[in-house]
Amino acid sequence: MSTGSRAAARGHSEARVLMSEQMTGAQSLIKSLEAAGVDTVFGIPGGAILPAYDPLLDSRKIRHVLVRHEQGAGHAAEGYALATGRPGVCMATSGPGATNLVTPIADAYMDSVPMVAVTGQVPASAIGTDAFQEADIRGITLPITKHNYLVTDPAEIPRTIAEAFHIASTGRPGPVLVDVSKDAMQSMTTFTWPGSVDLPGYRPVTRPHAKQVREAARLISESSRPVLYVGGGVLRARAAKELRVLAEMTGIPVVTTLMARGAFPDSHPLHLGMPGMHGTVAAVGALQKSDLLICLGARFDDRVTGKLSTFAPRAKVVHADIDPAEISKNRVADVPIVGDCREVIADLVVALQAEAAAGRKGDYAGWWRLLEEWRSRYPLGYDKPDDGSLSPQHVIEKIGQAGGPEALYVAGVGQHQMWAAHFISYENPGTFLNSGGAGTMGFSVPAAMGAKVAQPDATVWAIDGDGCFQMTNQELATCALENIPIKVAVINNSSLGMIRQWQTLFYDGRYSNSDLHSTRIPDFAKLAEAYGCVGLRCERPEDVDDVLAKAMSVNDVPVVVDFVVHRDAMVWPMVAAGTSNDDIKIARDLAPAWDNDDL
Ligand SMILES: Cc1ncc(C[n+]2csc(CCOP(=O)(O)OP(=O)(O)O)c2C)c(N)n1
Repeated sequence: MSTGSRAAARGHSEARVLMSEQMTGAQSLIKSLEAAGVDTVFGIPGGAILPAYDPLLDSRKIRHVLVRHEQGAGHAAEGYALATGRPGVCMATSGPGATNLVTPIADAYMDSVPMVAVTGQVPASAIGTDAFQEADIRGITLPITKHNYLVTDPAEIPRTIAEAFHIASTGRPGPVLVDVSKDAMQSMTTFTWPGSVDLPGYRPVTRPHAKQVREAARLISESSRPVLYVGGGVLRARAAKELRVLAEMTGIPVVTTLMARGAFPDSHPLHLGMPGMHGTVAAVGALQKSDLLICLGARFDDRVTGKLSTFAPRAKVVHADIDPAEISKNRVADVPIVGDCREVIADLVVALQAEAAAGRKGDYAGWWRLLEEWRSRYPLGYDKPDDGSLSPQHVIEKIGQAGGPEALYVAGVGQHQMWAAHFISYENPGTFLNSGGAGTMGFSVPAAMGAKVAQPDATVWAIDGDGCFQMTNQELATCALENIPIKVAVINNSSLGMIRQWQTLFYDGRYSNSDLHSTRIPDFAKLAEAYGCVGLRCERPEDVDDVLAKAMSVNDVPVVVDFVVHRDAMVWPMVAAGTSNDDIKIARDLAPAWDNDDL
């Protein structure tokens, strides 16, 4: 026997020994996570999951980040997933630990974020008895997970974990929950990692149907007012390059939804910005007056369509999505295409080349004249307060300039989120992370933490509201202790600003319970210091540059800047909820003039 084949034989027998090695279910769980390629788990231990934490201590491959609240673990897993494209992993105990994960799981489900949540469950014999810390987390998360499991047999652990990662990361990504009973973790078993995953009934279609793609290409070359309506699916499919090729080849205008910001460079002349409730006039108008929507990985969300029956009334629809359930859900598609956006776009490019070779090419010159008019007449902008106080939009614009196009920006939910979507120029895919579908306050700090763990060399700015920040800022302790130096800008308008805006506009200025008094309590700079971070405050426009330079220079600990801003700033443009996009306002009582409406 040659040396090589002896070594191979030895390796083979070692592998057999490993496979038949006796271990606890908990050891098998950790080994399974390692085998799935996990390098980071965000979590908090508790009774039912405690068996898993013991072997976790010995893992050489997995870093466990001890968070301060399970919601933080879940959003951190999301941030990690968004920054890597791989499933983020969070871990919690049974009952309240597991239910604290519900919000981030729902968030991941709404925004198609790949995530695996591992929870401990009470022993199998106690399930259904209202045992201490028992919650039916499988039942609770049934409608908000792509799939979920309860494992009571330790032999099932490796296969279940392998399946969970496969399901979370293939097709339309999403969260998968694996609930493991404590006795399954404590009993002895053997570990065998499955070579492949076989799930009859789960075969996501990624290759688009050629006939549909040809049909889409035909509609595109026949149209005169097409729009590429780009959603988060393009980012999930990592299709930004392909999108650029398609846009540049055809000259079709692009709009990127809140979930797709960064999928197409903001500086690109074909880009009209974000559509929807707070979209630019040009983007909203383009969709509204279009004769062909080429919807790529977007889902005709109500925040984009406004009153659905009045949305883009003259447009035909090409709708490409990896999830067939999205197609014709809200708006009937004339050409449905099921497939991965990267493959769809690549095939569309080829089909359009064939159209062009046959002499069929769309002429969009007239369309562009109109769009350019809207774009130049109604650019994004904001008024600076005349009392010398800070304008939130100005602060956010400056943060974007300080961080630059390579930094990651992670927003909370509210006015600051919309301004972060508008006033930072996103040039690269994956640089704007936020909670779009669920609109989860508290997302920003922990998601930024997860993103920074995933990309330690990147500058990661959390742009948060004072309301959102007070929901999950405890993770600053995690960041300080675990050496995760994120930067946090609290856009402190002393209010639940988006609520205040709606109360101004729709409730006669009756500010019921939206005043947070957070210029007094708490003192965010001191709070940051208490957490072992650098705490800064900025209250005057003339100090913004210096404070940001200071924040940018601190790279060994987290930094929090309390930007005390004017509280009456409003997000414009705006389409009031439930109304038509035609009624978009660019300021209070000020609507754009839709000339050439007959086009
Ligand atoms: C968990 C959660 N609770 C409530 C809301 C409703 N809500 C949406 S925006 C908002 C105000 C956010 O205030 P803040 O964080 O200060 O941001 P701002 O709007 O002032 O920028 C609220 C309460 C929500 N989206 N999420």
